[in-house]
Amino acid sequence: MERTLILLKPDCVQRRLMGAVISRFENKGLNIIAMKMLQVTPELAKQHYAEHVSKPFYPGLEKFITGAPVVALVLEGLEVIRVVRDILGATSGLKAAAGTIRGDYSSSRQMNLVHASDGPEAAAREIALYFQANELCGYTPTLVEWLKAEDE
Ligand code: FUP
Repeated sequence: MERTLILLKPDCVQRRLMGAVISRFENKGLNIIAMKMLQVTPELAKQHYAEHVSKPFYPGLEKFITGAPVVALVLEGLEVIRVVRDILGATSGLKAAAGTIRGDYSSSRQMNLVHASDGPEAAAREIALYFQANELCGYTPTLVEWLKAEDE
């Protein structure tokens, strides 16, 4: 099992799309094992987007990500890091394929609704940024035997 850090970004919260996005993850059979709403501070933004801090677009990105609350989630599932990025689509909503979350709901590169970790190291780092270890509530879903075969 893998874990990934998801942020429902300020545009997702403001546009009342939280339920629609979370439903996509639930419908896929992924397990939500942590979730909370919070306000991202400039300090947290710089930690989260450490690789982008020196880029020209960073000031606008920080203003956006700190501009309204976000919802942070940890999702658990088989190959969940790749699976969720496929569900989100390409970074820009203009380029994302129809049927993906960004392809269906976003027409922007910055306001692309959802963040998802891009690899195992990023996932571990980002989960630790947003959650204490005791806030992760791993559990076995009761419908597990109807989600996949025992040997998958
Ligand atoms: P992703 O992995 O899909 O979140 O995308 P990136 O790591 O490439 O970019 C991080 C965030 O910066 C994205 F949400 C989009 C934003 N961004 C801009 O706002 N402008 C740019 O020119 C590039 C990225």
